[in-house]
Amino acid sequence: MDTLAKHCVEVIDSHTGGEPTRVVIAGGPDLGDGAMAERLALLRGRHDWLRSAIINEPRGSDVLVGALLCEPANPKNTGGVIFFNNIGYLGMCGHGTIGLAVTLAFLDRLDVGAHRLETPPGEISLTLHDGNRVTVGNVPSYRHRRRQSLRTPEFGEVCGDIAWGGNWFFLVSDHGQRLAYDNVGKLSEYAGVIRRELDRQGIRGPDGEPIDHIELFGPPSAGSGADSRNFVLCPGGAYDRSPCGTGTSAKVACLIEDGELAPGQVWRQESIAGSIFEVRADLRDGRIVPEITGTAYITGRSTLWLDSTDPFCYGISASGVKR
Ligand code: PYC
Repeated sequence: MDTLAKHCVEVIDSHTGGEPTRVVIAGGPDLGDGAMAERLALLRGRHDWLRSAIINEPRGSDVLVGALLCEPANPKNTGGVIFFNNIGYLGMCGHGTIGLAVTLAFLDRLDVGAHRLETPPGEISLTLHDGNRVTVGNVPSYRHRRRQSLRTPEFGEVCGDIAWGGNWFFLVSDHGQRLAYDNVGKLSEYAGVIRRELDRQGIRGPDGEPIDHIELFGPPSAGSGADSRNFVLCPGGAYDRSPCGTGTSAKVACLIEDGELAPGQVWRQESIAGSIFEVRADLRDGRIVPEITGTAYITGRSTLWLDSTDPFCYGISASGVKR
């Protein structure tokens, strides 16, 4: 992994429905001009210092999602993006794409209207409605397994669907847990046990991918106008304050496959923090393509200073100080 003696990274912070996004607008490594999946491999393999330094403490926190803004491989597209968190890299990220669009609007680099963006799992669309409201046309989403049963030592048998919405999710409706903001500690513990057991029992995606996001569903809060409330445990142990764009895409794919939601019909998903995404999906060539609408706000603009003589320059992480 390369490092630099002294280095500045320019970032813009925002939150989407309470979930923060930190967009790197300058100071990232040169990843060439290949497809985003190739650039992600380079970032992960050779320049992981960037993720670790800007997301982990002492500059960041476990809740932050990072987004490296890239030049697009195809000049017709508006840009490219690679998302990451406190332990690694994400496929797509719904709240992060909304945060990125609002960041670009804040910088006067994005006009109201339709745009295309490159991500590691594929091209997506985004529509900027005004300075804060954005619709993201996600990657095609689908269910891999219906009613997968899982035995857990702590909570007995749990049953859930395994679905893709740009990341892998285990979706559980029948859990007996109280879905409330003052219960996030217990919810994190419950969802953490599910993720540990999925991994331990080798229950994975079709190509062996870990099912690293756990999503619990319950009734919406009174007066919210939502169809459901969720709790989403992210791979690094933090929970999503937003309704999770990729998680709601996975949910909508399951609902459509079960005939409980029609293509084009809006699903209003409330988060554990009370924010709402509206998601509707079209059928294109037999594939379910969700559109996520949400709102983001800018919270800060900073120059991060990386001094390699600082023992915590590359962040505090479970695997020690990264160099
Ligand atoms: O909105 O897709 C999302 C997301 C994934 C992880 C955190 N947020």
